[in-house]
Amino acid sequence: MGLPSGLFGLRRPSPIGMKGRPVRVLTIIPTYNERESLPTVIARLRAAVPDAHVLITDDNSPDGTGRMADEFAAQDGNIHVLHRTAKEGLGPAYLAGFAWGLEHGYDVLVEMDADCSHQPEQLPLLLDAIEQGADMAVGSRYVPGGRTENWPLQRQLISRGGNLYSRVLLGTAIHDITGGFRAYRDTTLRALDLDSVQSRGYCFQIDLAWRAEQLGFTIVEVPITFVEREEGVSKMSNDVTIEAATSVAKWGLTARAKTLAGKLGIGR
Ligand SMILES: Nc1nc2c(ncn2[C@@H]2O[C@H](COP(=O)(O)OP(=O)(O)OP(=O)(O)O)[C@@H](O)[C@H]2O)c(=O)[nH]1
Ligand SMILES: [Mg+2]
Repeated sequence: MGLPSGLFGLRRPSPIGMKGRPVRVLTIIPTYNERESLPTVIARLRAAVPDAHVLITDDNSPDGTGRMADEFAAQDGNIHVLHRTAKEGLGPAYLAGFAWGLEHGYDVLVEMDADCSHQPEQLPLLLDAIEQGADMAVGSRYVPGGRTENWPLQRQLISRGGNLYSRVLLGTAIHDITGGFRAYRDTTLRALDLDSVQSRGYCFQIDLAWRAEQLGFTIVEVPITFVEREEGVSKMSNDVTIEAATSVAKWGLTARAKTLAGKLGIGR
């Protein structure tokens, strides 16, 4: 996997933020019909970062992923489950997970897919970046050392295109703003005005990173290897792509209008 040696040996939790107690990490995994992938991702995650807690946010998956998650939670005190009533998209599932995590006093909240595209063994890299001072760490396919494995060309083009589109319209400095393997300090999430987030699909990732960037938080991109899912089916849809394209255009235009208004002295 090409990870620097020594990282796996680190004991978590570590003293992020000098809180005078061990740091509590919560990895949130949204699931919809992930029965085939869930056992593997949980086993790998628990082995890679044993002290981190896990929250599975399931949208009442018809394939019984929620029941399977309950069985894991019954056997392992570090695993928790949030059952939601219907499929509402990635955004609302993460928002519910963040609300639960912040309410329960976690210091670092992690986003990770259930299908092992985000490799649990690389989570220590994100946690290291936070420990070294980042307010938010983004697992990045598009910085030196980052890459994708077995990803179909069409998906690569959509992903590259989405990042280029966001770069042009938002002027973001983040190379992989659509990526969903991330760690946030609790203080970062609390500042993002999560109650006003309306994004449902993958533009949720752009939305949160853009908010953090605009607020001047330190965002560190960590190179990761993104691996195409081996089990289960994709939840990618045209609706999700259209939502992202229109939202990013709206955010970009709003930001530019504000800058222009500022230059012209309008609204002072
Ligand atoms: N709770 C919840 N989870 C979702 C929903 N849509 C997607 N997910 C989860 O979000 C994560 C990312 O979805 P994927 O289907 O893997 O999306 P993707 O990585 O773009 O697609 P693939 O390349 O096919 O893997 C997975 O863990 C999904 O189970 C949803 O509506 N609700
Ligand atoms: Mg996936």
